[in-house]
Amino acid sequence: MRLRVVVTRRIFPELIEELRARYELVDNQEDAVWSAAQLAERLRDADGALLTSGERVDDALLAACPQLKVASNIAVGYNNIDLAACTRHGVAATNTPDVLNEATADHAWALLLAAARRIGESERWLRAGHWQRWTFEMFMGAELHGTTLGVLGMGRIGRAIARRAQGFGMRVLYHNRRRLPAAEEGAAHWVTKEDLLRAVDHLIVMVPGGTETRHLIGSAELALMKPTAVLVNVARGGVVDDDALAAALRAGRLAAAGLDVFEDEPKVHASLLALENAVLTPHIASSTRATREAMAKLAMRNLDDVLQGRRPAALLNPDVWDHRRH
Ligand code: 8YV
Repeated sequence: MRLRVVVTRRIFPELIEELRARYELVDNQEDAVWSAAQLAERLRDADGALLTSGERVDDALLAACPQLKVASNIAVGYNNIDLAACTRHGVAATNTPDVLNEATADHAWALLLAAARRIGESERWLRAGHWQRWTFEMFMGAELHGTTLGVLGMGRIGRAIARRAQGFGMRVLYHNRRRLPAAEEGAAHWVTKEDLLRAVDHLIVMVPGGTETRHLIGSAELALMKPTAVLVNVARGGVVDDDALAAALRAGRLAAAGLDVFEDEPKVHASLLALENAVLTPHIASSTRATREAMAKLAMRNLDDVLQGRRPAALLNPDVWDHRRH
């Protein structure tokens, strides 16, 4: 009997066809929004799921899907997956590390540059027909070259972000729970979180999401930052307190922000939407054709590995392996 696989969102048709050749497939090529109940219903007799960070994999879902052997996330972040619950239910959980490091780092810089140089604000102004005459002091932005960049969360993507700073002649300070070995630090220097917030000219946040990092940047942290600073979040919504950030931006306690992730996606805090000094993108940091393809293919390989009894490289809950569902 062919194994049953569910793909929760639209992905490239040629990859869907590849999967259909191997599995009995339930797809969602119309990209409908499935409720938790609809997701459970479709996964009820599935052996594997290819999903995105928009779908929650928790105890309730796993209990409703007794055949499920693998939850393969097409994302590196996995705060949508309760790993302990997966392990209890014998379900392997996997993610897509590394393949999106460079695209995500590029987007972090795109947001930093756009926010610092007021790209969104000045473009909106130009398109609205306000450009009647050029003035010497028009849309003066923040200097990036030669300043100090802070990276909060120096994992694989954080390091890709830090490497790019060299081209801008920037000094890099970082904070991580653990200091990196010298070989991985590159030209960056570890400092405490408080020192980082105080010292840097601009800050990019790149820590994993979840309860441990919720509101890691709130009003107290924002108050430590320079009022001329730009803050970028390409990590996860909730790592930054959107309400506190909007208040700081509005009051001029922070120069600008570039955000790709939000607390209540796809809803965006109304006060952020109203601010000219916030550059906002809809969670697209890894969205290039090549990277999306690499993510989907890696997630497919993870899924195939588990369903064919091979231990996948990107197994998030290794404890499950010896008592996984068969
Ligand atoms: C994805 C991401 O676009 O990989 C991640 O953790 O946040 C993004 O690359 C999104 O989560 C799709 O699942």
